[in-house]
This record gives sequence, structure tokens and C-alpha cells, in this order.
Amino acid sequence: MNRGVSTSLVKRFPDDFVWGTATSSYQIEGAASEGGRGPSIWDVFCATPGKVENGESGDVACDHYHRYEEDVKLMAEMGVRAYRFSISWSRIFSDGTASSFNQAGIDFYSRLIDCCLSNGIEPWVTLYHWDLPQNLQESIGGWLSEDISDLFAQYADVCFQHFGDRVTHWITVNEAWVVSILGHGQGVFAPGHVSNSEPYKVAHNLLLAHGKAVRVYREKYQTEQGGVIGITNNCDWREPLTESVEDKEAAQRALEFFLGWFADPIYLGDYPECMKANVGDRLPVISDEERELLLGSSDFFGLNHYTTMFAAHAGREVKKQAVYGNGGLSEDQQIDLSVDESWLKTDMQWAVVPWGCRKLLEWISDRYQNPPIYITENGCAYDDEIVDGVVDDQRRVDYYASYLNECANAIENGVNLKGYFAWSFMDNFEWASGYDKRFGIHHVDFSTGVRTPKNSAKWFKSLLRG
Ligand code: PNW
Repeated sequence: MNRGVSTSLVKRFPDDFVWGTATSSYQIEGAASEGGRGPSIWDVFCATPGKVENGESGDVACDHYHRYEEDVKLMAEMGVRAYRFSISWSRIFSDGTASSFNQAGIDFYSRLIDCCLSNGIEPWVTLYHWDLPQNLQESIGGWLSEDISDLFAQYADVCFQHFGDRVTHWITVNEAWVVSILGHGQGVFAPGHVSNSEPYKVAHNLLLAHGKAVRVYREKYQTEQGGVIGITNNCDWREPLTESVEDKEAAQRALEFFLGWFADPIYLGDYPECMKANVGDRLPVISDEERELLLGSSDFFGLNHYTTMFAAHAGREVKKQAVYGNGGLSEDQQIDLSVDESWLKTDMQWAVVPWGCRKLLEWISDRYQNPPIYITENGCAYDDEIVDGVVDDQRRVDYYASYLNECANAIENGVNLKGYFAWSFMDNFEWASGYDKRFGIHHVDFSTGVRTPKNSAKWFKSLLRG
């Protein structure tokens, strides 16, 4: 139990550690058809019967588009130093291409950025958090198209040009794994494709999009603006189920399929060997030119982390794992995943395993030569209710306290962890789960829009004061 805040916890992090909270455009903004915004693949996905819990959508969401000033003030009130949010591509280019440039979209993000800065909060901007302009899906096939990476770089260029004087922390792509696996493999997220080959093509194009955006930033803006740019990937920890060599190799393979898929090309210049061996010609080849584009293309290692599972070696006959969050195309990995029944679970059914976070940080440090790491998301969904104006989300406080304790342990073991963003600043549209799953440290009443700091927000506040 962490009713009070242990003052020693915050002291285990360096003075310049970046403390922040995070959100994404489609999950919070609402105003879906205001301000010249064009439709995205998530508008269409939500309108497709059966795709989202209760047929919900981000049409209104937290109405952050109109309430952003109040939201930034609440962050300032908590004492966080940074706010990670994403830009909706179809607010900047309503059909995804430069010819549909939308000044009202620029003006909105410009106001938001200024509001952050005047409240003493650094904006950390993600360029792509899954809301692809629908026109690009329909006209060229979205992330499957060879043209998509250049279009993304053009969109990124316009963002750097208009916001780079004030934004010095950029994230190109959020969780390419989710776009590839959940969007194009299992079909549970937009655009809803089911395939065992599309994920590998999509992943390749997402990497190229990242690389091209970084090249634009470095060539045209970085020196003058002095910022940093990187990519954020998500990964669960995979613990070998037994001490057997097979299970240890299975856990390693699972991590390479999850995170190595995206981080190896950027830090080591190629896809992991086990992926080449198992995926065969469904895995694109990274050409010399592409290797040059990707290698060294991230100034920091962005990591989103939520949970842990056991991995065991499986034969070719593995059970199909249809539930999302279960580690990708399992038949390609020859892995069986499981959890310990004694582990606590959040409302997502994701197990609470703080030591998995430390082990993952150490794995990243070892494999990629100790890069600067920012945890750009970590958090949990629990449906705690407001009682007399108070949300006593003790389980969320315990989650944060225990994960941060392991982050501090990782730092003490030599991991170069430089920042931590709580997911999420407020309850929001949790994709296919709709509004059912509440990840916020601020409660949102979706019928009135009223925000209430949960006890976890107050806990962060007293932590940061220490
Ligand atoms: C991340 N999985 O999504 C996203 O970046 C957020 O937008 C989201 O709200 C948050 O985590 C909580 O879900 C994920 O199945 C969705 O492994 C699914 C998975 C991982 C991350």
C-alpha cells in the first residue's frame, strides 16, 4: 500500500529526469468534424458495426479540442514538466496530402503548444498515433503503399516548420507494432485487416516513414532548432516459463519479434535473424540505402510498456491467440504465452508485474548499447468511481509506485532512463474498448466533460513535490 508518498522514491531519479503525462489526438480531442479536420481511418473503423465496444467513437471524446486550456492547467497543477500529445495528420492535411493544407489545424496545435509553454510544460509531440487520413487508406492503401513514407515525411516537414520553433521533442511514430499487428494482422484496430503478410510490409513502411521524417528534421531543422527526435515502440516483457534452454530462447525470440523488429533496424541495421528465418520472404529485405536511412535514426529510445507474460517454446502447432495484446503472429514465433494466475490483473486483463519493467529496460540497455530511454507510456485501466468528488484509485497508485520503484532499480543498475510519462493524463477513448477502460489519472465524466483529479494524480503531485 502506498497511501502516503515515500519521499525516497523521487530522490532515486536524477534531478533532470523528465516527468510527464501522455495522451493522443483521436483518444481525447473530439471535434471530429470541426476546424477543417478530414476523416481518419479510426472514424471509419468506429462507424463499422461490431468493431468498437458499444459502437462508440472519438467524435466527442474528452472534447479536449475545446477544453485544452483547462487540461494543461490541471497538468501544471500536478507539477509535471512535460506533456506528450499527438497531432492528427488530417487536421494538418485534411486528405493527407499537402494540397489539403488546413491552417485551422496549425492554429489549434499552435495554441496548445503556447498554452503548454506558458504553463511551464514542455510539449512532446508525436506525429503519428494511428489516425491516418482516410483518403490515404482509400486512395493508395495506407501503410501498405510504397508512397506512404514520402507523404508522411511531407506532413512531418510542415509540422517541424510551424511548431519546431517551440517544440524540441519529437516522436515520429507511436507503436508501429500495434499498427502492424493489431491493425493489419489481427484486424482488431483500424484499418481492420487480417493477414499474415501485411504486418511485415506495413512495419517496413512505418520504419521508412520514421527514417524519412528524421532525415527531414536533421537536414532542415535540427541544428537551428536544437531539438531531438525519436520513435516510440511498445513491448511487454517475456519471461521464460522454465529454466530450459528452449524456453529461454523462446522468450528471447518473443522479444525480438516484438521490439527487435523495430529497434534492431534502427540500432543494429537489420531485422533480427530469428525473424528472417521464421518469416522468410514475407519479411521485406532492408536494402543498403534503407539501412543507411534507418541506422542511428533515433536520438532516444521511446518505450511504452504495460505488462509481462511467460513465453514457452511451442512446436509448429501453436494455439491461435486471437485475443489482442498477446504478442503478434504466434505461428511465426513458435511461442506459447501464459500468465501466472496469482498475478494481479488490470481491467485490460494485463498482469501487473513491475519487475518485468526493470528486466525489459535492462534488456534494451544491453542489446542497444545503453541508449537514453524515455518511458513514453506506462499505466493501467481500473474502473474506479467518483464518491463524493473523490476517486480512490489505490490500485493505480500501487501500480505506479511499484513500476517506478523498478525504474529506479534499473537506473541504479546502469540503465540510462531519462524520463517517464504516465498513460494517461485523463480517461479517454480506449480504441476498440471504447470508453469502458479508464487509464486516466484524471477522471472524466463523459456525459458532462467534467474532469476530476483521481488520488493517483494527487499522489504524483506529492511525489513530484518531494
Ligand atoms: C497503447 N497491446 O496501446 C497506446 O499507445 C495508447 O493509445 C493506448 O491507450 C494505451 O497503450 C493503452 O492501451 C496499446 O495489445 C494497445 O499489446 C494494445 C496493446 C499495446 C498498446
